Amino acid sequence: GEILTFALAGNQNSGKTTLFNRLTGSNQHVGNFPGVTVDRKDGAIKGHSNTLITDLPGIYSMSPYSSEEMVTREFILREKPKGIINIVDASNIERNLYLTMQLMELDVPMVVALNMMDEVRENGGSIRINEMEELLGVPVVPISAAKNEGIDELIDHALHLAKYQERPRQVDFCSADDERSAVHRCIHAIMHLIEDHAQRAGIPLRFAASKLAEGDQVILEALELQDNEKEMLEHIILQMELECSLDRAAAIADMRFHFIQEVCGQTVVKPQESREHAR
Ligand code: GDP
Ligand code: MG
Ligand code: K
Repeated sequence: GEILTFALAGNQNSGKTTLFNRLTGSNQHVGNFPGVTVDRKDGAIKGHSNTLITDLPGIYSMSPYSSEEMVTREFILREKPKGIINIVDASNIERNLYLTMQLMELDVPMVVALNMMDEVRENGGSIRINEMEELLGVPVVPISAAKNEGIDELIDHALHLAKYQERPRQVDFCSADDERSAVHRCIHAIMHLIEDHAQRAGIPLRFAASKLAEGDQVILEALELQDNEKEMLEHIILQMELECSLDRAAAIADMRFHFIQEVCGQTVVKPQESREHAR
């Protein structure tokens, strides 16, 4: 039957290699991504010979600043895996969720593997998993790759969402009614402007729009906009910069961190809080 392909994506030191080894056992193949000296490791999930998971390089963002980031982006946009397993270091969650938000914009079925939960526990903290799933709009599975905890549940979720193509429930992280509404207007205006181009280029619309808003030249080239459309795009982005008093990259980063702080504020129980609660 059909092969269920997965991308394993996450920040450096999130436990990606440890998880990849847990998922595939000794069933691995090492190669290279075309044109770059970045290792490519593939393997079937053990017990599921109809799967193929690729360990992507560790990155912090989906911007074209490094060959690792480009490799990850090209892999997901071109090879179109059936699912993404996004590993997140729960002990460093705010920083790690920055990549999560960009991965969600790709509109590929995705599960968050919340790793290092043993460390979080040992430090006396906890995370409200159901609330986090609700706010992010993707399944979240707490795991410890090092201690082999939660791996079977993660595999069940990954297989399910790839089989039924369950995509992230939401990708609209900017709000129309707070001080970041200028970012919201900008991204939505760009989506409207580039809709046909994004479809022709095979780039998910929301991903393309927020990348353009950040000033991503590679995506701009790929969309093949007309000169008048490029002028309109620049006008839309300049308007946002003016209203936010931030440059384009900073305005989009600010929007993402604002959303992450909202999510973490409602779901991450810090060690001190849980001790106070226990008293
Ligand atoms: P990568 O850079 O994302 O491939 O991360 P690695 O798999 O190399 O792991 C980075 C470090 O974190 C290593 O020292 C691992 O042993 C450790 N590590 C990975 N998973 C866990 C985990 O679930 N809990 C703890 N405490 N450490 C982990
Ligand atoms: Mg690694
Ligand atoms: K850590």
